[in-house]
Amino acid sequence: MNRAEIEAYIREIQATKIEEFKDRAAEAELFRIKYLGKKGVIGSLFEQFKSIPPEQKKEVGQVLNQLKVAAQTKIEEFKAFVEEAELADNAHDLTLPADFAQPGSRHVLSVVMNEITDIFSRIGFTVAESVEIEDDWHLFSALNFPPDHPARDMQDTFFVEKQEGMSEVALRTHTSSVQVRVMENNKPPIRIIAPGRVFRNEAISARAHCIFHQVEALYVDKKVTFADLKQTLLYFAKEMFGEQTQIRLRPSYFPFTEPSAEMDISCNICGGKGCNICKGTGWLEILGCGMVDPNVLEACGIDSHEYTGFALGMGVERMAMLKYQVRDLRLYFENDLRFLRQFDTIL
Ligand code: 2NM
Repeated sequence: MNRAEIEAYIREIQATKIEEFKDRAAEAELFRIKYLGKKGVIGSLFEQFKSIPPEQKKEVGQVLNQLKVAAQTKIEEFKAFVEEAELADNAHDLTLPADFAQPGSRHVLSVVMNEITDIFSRIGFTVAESVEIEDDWHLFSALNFPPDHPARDMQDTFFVEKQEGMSEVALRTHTSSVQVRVMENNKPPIRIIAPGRVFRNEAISARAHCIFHQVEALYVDKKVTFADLKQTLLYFAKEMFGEQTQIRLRPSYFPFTEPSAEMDISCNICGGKGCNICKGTGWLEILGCGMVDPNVLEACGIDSHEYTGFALGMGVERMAMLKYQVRDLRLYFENDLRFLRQFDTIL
């Protein structure tokens, strides 16, 4: 044995690429046996070392030790490499069961709003939308509200801080402002629905909220009559609550319609016999309606001698309460998954 022979082994070990071990454990074991095993290269070199001349011992001994360290280092390197590779493999363990993503679902208010929109679209109504911050004209004046009407009061309406040189603006209290804009900018026939968010300055409780949703419908043309309104209401009630549903109209008052009425439907819980949902009456109040006041048509630039119209408006929260027995308005806005998930199959 000599120094050159040992140095050749060291180069061989250092050239070994552990990343290229195909069958990792087996090839690493062959490597270990070859160099460090009982009858391995290093063992036999140490055996031969015993019988070399004493004057060579120092020089040969040094490289022999370097060879041993090189082999051990390679084995350590291999262990670390395998550990890292196993960690990476486990990050993609294809035998693990799939982690199903929880799909979201439409909010019950969106579902009900879409349902109402669909029912009216089947008889020729199209959707109109507009701004949520409105001026006094579109919210009140064009809609025939008298100057001292309580809706114009700070108590009922959220006013936006008055800006220099701008007319007074507020969060819309109904979507009728959308209808005013459509009437101002279009010639009859007009057949639209206005779904959207509205705002009122109310204390929040189970029965009132400062934000809620409305759908209003408007039909303006020559010879539109109260009979057209009644038949549209009956069609809507049956589509929304079922073929067996009956309606009744009670006289009412709104600034923007004359005559005005409120519509009840036969209670869909007890079928009209009387229960705690309809408070024993057999009827549920669901919307307001009427013939558009001629003052409103004129304010929007429509000749009230040539054209007439009907309008109706309903609260989406109330419709959803009646259809799905929701008992507290606050549930709609809390985003509690235990509430939301009860509706994740309805559409
Ligand atoms: C309602 C009840 C009755 C209504 C009136 C109008 C407009 F712009 F044509 F004058 N839009 N919506 C109306 C009528 C709304 O909600 C309870």
